[in-house]
Amino acid sequence: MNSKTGILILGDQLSWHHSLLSDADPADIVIILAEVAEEATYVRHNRHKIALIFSAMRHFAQALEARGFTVQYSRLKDNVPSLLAACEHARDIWSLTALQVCEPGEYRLAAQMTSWERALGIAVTVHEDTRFLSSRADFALWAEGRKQLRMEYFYRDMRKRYRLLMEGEQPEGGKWNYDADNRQGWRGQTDIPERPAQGLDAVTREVIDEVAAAFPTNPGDLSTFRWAVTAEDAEKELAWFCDHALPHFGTYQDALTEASPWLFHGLISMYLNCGLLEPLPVCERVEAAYRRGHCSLSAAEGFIRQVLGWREYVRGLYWLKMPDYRELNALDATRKLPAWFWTGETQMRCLSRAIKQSLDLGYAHHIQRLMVIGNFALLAGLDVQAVCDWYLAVYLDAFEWVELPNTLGMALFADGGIMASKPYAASGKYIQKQGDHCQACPYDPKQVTGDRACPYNSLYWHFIDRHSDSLSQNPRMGLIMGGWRKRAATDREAVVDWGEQMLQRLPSL
Ligand code: DLZ
Ligand code: SF4
Repeated sequence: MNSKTGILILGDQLSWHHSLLSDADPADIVIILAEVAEEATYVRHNRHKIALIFSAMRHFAQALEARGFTVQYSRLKDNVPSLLAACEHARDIWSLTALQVCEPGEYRLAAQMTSWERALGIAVTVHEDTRFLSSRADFALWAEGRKQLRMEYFYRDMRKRYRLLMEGEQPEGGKWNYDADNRQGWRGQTDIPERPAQGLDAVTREVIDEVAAAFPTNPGDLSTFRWAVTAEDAEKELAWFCDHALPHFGTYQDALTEASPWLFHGLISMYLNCGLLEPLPVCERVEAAYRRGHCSLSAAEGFIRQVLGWREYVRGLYWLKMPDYRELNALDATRKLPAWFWTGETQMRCLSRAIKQSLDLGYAHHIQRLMVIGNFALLAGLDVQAVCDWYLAVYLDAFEWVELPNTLGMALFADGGIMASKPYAASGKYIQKQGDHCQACPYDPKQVTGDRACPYNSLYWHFIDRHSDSLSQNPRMGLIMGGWRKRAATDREAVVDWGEQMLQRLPSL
């Protein structure tokens, strides 16, 4: 047998643009794809996430074989415990003389890989992941010497670099950012289009049965599984979004409603994150929709900002700041997560809906994640690592490179302001303004104290009060801190006392 090289492809690297596949000769290599307990259990992943990854892996393996590649595939029931064990197994079967891997998206796995060469006794090369629009080196260069690493400036550079929504050297329409037009609350203004789900083929149905049996207590209602598992079907989802939801995406990007879990959102983050879609063509397609008059500039810009700006920015920041970033806890938040984070059984309607949806579907949109669940965790001072692990577990699209900065930095302000210029803290008034949850809630968003008072309100002021020393240093908090200090001491005390009671009653709220 000729000497062969193994290429390990991870469950979130299922792309023909994978840096090791683009000019690989199938004759010389063996592709290793492995469903392994270690990756499936390092947090209590949502069953939607495990099923999507396993089904997409199996479909990708079929596509590789159809193009003449040899694939060494292990299924979960083969009991190969780890990715390293899968590589050892493949080395022995195929007499591999070398292993190549594309860098993983999580520090945890990247750290493990540094000892693989010794463990395997063959050369191991880790290559750059070229599926991102800003490499780790690009981002480090951008960050060098800057006092603040604000996304907005990074995003502008990326717009110029990729010439998206540009008029010569100027931003399309004269402004870089149309966020101010993207904040309407939901009052049933228009019809929400019925979103077709992907049909399930035999491969996906088999995976769903296996995942249900192997992970009986993980979150995720698999009877609602609706996700694409191939690049072709992910492309169809993107096309549906552009045709039917994009025109309203910008306006209602921050809206909250009981009418639909999806509203006008793209639902493509998972496909981007596991390799079924590529970020640049996605942005180009949305820009083309704007150019032909199908959607407004604010819709196209709002969408492109998420993919070209936020997504690349959080990934750059993650690699720049890890491993220390994961340990940060600037606000000393250590309170235990209430048990209802795993059931959604709280009377707070907005939270109950957002948590149940996250657990059952593996999905919630960014305002549910940031301003309903994240905001509550921030105000209540919930344990940072526990909250981050929760986000990593429940969301379909969560890999640590994207989850950690968004949760620890943006939602919980635990990095002390590396990402956000001020905490995303808000009272019940914001949630009321953004949607229709409060109408169905036993609590009243207008009351601050008393049994019917919305807990977000007193917790908001409790948060402001207990962090007043550090928040007073923040120029963007000046108005709020000044207003709070001007209130009568007895008034402040009553609100903070009620907030304290809410914290004590957290498990039963
Ligand atoms: C998330 C995940 C799961 C649930 N299972 C697997 C698996 O069995 N095999 C695999 O190769 N990848 C899996 N993944 C994705 C990896 O966890 C992901 O590649 C790393 O976390 C790096 O981002
Ligand atoms: Fe949420 Fe408060 Fe409104 Fe209830 S009243 S839905 S807890 S914001």
